[in-house]
Amino acid sequence: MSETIFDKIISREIPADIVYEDDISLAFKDINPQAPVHFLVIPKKRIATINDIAKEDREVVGHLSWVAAKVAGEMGIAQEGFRTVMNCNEFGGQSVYHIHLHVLGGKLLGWPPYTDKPKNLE
Ligand code: DGP
Repeated sequence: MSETIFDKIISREIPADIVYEDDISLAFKDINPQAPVHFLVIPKKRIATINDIAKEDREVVGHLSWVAAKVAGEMGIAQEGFRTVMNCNEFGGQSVYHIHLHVLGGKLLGWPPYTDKPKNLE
């Protein structure tokens, strides 16, 4: 699979507002926030979509949720609550083909999400 913009963020070729980093993952603020708090948690390992998660990647992918909750707690949104989303392929609204967990919070979020007019159907 080919390199994406997220590889350039991992390697610091392009800047991002990084909120957490360890050997396995990186978390940074979304450039186009959809909530008062919106950051992404990505694995450093390049995995294109949820469909490409291998059995040996399970620990890495689980780690992303642990990071999401840790950073959400540090940002003060964990108690009120937040949402994690991982989009997959075109119908899921995926635009960057390096898996990423969206973490959204800081306001009451609408549910179900598809009642909002999706940008890809405008
Ligand atoms: P998705 O549509 O689920 O693939 O989400 C991709 C997200 O990545 C989208 O919400 C915007 C964000 N994004 C894309 N390019 C950049 C970038 O260069 N920097 C940052 N911080 N976020 C980006």
